[in-house]
Amino acid sequence: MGTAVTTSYRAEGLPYPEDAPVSQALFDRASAIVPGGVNSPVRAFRAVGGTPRFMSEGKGPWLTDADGRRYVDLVCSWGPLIHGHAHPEIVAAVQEAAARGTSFGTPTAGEVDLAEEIVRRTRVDEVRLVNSGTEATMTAIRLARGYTGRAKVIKFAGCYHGHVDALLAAAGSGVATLGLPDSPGVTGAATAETIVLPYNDAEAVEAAFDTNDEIAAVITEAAAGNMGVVAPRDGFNQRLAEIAHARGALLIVDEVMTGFRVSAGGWAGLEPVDADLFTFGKVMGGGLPAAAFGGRREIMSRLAPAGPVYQAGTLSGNPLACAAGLASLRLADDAAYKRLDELSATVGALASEALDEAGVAHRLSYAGNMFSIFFTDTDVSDYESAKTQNAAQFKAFFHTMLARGVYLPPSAFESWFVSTALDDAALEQIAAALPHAARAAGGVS
Ligand code: KE4
Repeated sequence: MGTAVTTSYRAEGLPYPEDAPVSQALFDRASAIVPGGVNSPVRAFRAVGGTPRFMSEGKGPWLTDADGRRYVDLVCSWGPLIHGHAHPEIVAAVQEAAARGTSFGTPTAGEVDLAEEIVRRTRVDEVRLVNSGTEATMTAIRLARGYTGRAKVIKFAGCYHGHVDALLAAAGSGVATLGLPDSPGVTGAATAETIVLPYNDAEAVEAAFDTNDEIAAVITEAAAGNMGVVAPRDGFNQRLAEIAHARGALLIVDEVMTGFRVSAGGWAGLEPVDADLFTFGKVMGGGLPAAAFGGRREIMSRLAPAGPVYQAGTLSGNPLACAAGLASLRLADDAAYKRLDELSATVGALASEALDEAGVAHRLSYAGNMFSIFFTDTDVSDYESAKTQNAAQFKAFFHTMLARGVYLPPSAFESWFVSTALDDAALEQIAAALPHAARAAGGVS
C-alpha cells in the first residue's frame, strides 16, 4: 500500500494523507515497551502532534518512511549528515571497517587519524573521543572542576548541552520542547552549583562572578541551536573568555552542533575564541556515534590516565564510527561548506518569502548555515524572546510541509539543517510546499 500511496499522491502533487498507518502501527508497538515510543524525546512529535514518522531509508537528500512516502530531509539526523544520507564514500568506509571487526577495546589507527583531523581543524592541543555530545560536555565540566578545584558552572537559559544532570537546568532542545524547566530526577544537589543566566547577556555573567566565587567554568553553545537558532552577539563568546579568565575560571564552548558544520573549523573557524575546552559531536561521526572534547594541553593532561580526572568508555573511538567520521570530514572541503552556505541561504529565503507573501510575522534567524524560523514579530536574542513564538503556527506549518514531502524538525526549538545532497528536485519540492505551509500558518491565530 505504501508504494501506491506515494505514486498516486506525489505524482499528482497532492499532499500525503494525514494518517501514516505503518508508522502508527510501529509507534503502537514501540509505545508498549519504549517510554514515549521513542529513543529520544524530540522524535516523538509531542510538540507538533500526530504520528511520528518511522523512517526506513535515507538516500542523498531524501528520507522514505515506513508508509513508503518520500521527504526532503531538513533535519539531517539533527545535524550530522552534511553530505546527506548513505553517501557512497561513507557507506564504503563503514563497510570496509566492519569487515575487519567492529570493536577491539584497544587503540586503533582510525581513532588517531580522526583525532589528528579534529586537532588540525580546530584550536585544541589535545582531544579525547567519546560516544555522544552528552559525554563530551559532562566530561568537560568534570575536567574544568578538577582543573580549577571549583564547583560552580554558569550556563545559559535555552542552551542545551545534552542530558547532563548539572546542565539540565532551563535547558533547550527537547527540554524546551517539553516545557520541562528542570527534569525530575535531577536532584537539587546536582544543579545547586549551576547558575543559569540569560543568553547573550555578558553583563549578567560579570554580575554572577561578582556575587559568586568558586565558579569553575562558563559553558555556552558556540551558537545557540537548541532554542531555535540564536547567534551569539558580536564578540559575546570572546567576552565570556575574558570575563572567565579574569576570575580564574574556564570557558567551555560547545560545538557539538556547530562543529564541522558551519565551517571546516566549526564556529571557531568563523569567530576565533580563546576558549579553554571545546566539545564536538554530530558531524564528526558521519551519522555514527562519535563525539569528542578537547582543549589546552595543561588542562587535557589532567585526564586519566595522564592525570587524575577520570573518564572512560567501552566504545570510545569505535572503528566504524571513526571510519564514518573521517570519511565525512575528508569529504567536507571548502566547496562543500560553500555549498552548505548557499543552500541554507536559498531555503531560508524561500521560506521567508512564502511567509511574507502569506502575511505571517516571523523572524528568520541564522548562525552560519544553521537557521530556524520563529513565528513571532519580536526580535529573538535569547530564550525569553524565543519563547514568544507562536507554537500553533509552527505546528500548522510543520504538518503542511510534512504532508507535502518536506521533513522539518518537529519542534520550534530546533535548527533546520541542509546537506550538500540537496539537488534541484529537492529544492523544487521545498519551494512547492512552502506557500501552502505559509498559508496554513497564516490561518492560525
Ligand atoms: P548528544 O548526547 O545528543 O549526542 O549531544 C547532546 C548535545 C550537546 N550539545 C549540543 C549543542 C547539542 O545540540 C546536543 C544535542 N542536540 C539535540 C538536538 N538539538 C539532539 C537531538 C536529540 O536530543 O534527539
